[in-house]
Amino acid sequence: MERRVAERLRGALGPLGLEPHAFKVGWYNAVVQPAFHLPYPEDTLAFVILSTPSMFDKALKPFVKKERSKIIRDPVDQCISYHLSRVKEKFPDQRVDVMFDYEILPSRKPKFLAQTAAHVAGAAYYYQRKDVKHDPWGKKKIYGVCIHPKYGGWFAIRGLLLFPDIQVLFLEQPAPVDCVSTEEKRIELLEQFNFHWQDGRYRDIIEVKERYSEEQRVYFATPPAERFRLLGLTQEAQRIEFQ
Ligand code: B12
Repeated sequence: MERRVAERLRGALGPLGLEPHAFKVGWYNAVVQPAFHLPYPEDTLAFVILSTPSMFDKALKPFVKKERSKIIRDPVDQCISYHLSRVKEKFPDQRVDVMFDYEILPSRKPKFLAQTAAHVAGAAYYYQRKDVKHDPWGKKKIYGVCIHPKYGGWFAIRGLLLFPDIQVLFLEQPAPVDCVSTEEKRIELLEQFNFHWQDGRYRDIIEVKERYSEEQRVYFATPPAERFRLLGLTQEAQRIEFQ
């Protein structure tokens, strides 16, 4: 069952530069505090969805071209939400719940912790402060970061697909690839992610197979309000205004 769902998801999402990784809700709930638990039985089948560097060309650009008049909020968020909702249609006999990385609960906590989900699914190792033995940071708050074996830090964790009707008893948990294995490299990674994330160097902490293009880097480095202009969306808006 799990295999068939996974294959169908890979078929639908792969060509868009999106990567689904299966996990059981129980794996996730076992490590996070109760306040972050996903409200499903522990054998429930779920997938964490990553966007890889090619998402920009394979999904975002065509989406913007086709749906430009309908884009009213963040184009990437809207594009991902469009495609994950369409994937639901591929499973008409099943309930499929979708959660997005940017969704917040009334308690103001994120609906799910993307990095923990990626780690427990074996998609990308989540390096946290506690993965460093002798840390030099004292009282400073240090955020953790996931590194993907192929894309380093050049990816994002976009959402979860949950299948409440599918309980999986025998799913084997794959360990994420520990690609930043030395103490020194882990310290360097966490320092770059926390204190110099704007320069993006943390993303190249390992040798990567593929990274964001110059165009995509400029896009994400641009303040959200100006991204429309880069995608050629404001001209359209002006035309409508002046009609
Ligand atoms: C809020 C938020 C922020 C806040 C606060 C960050 C934080 N980590 O708290 C701010 C605004 C500072 C921020 C900044 C950035 N962010 Co941010 N942010 C988030 C967001 C929405 C929620 C994170 C959160 O609230 N965590 C809560 C804390 C408590 O979680 P935690 O520390 O992981 O603790 C849990 C784990 O330790 C777990 N746990 C316990 N034991 C164990 C053991 C194991 C083995 C495991 C796996 C887990 C585990 O249990 C704890 C909870 O009980 C996520 C998306 C999401 N929905 O998850 C993106 C996210 C973390 N951000 C991301 C990024 C890229 C950034 C920025 C670079 C900006 C950007 N968007 O480009 C900067 C970099 C940080 C910096 N230097 O400032 C990416 C990280 C990708 C990656 N490769 O890891 C995410 C995942 C978004 C995404 N869609 O990909 N962010």
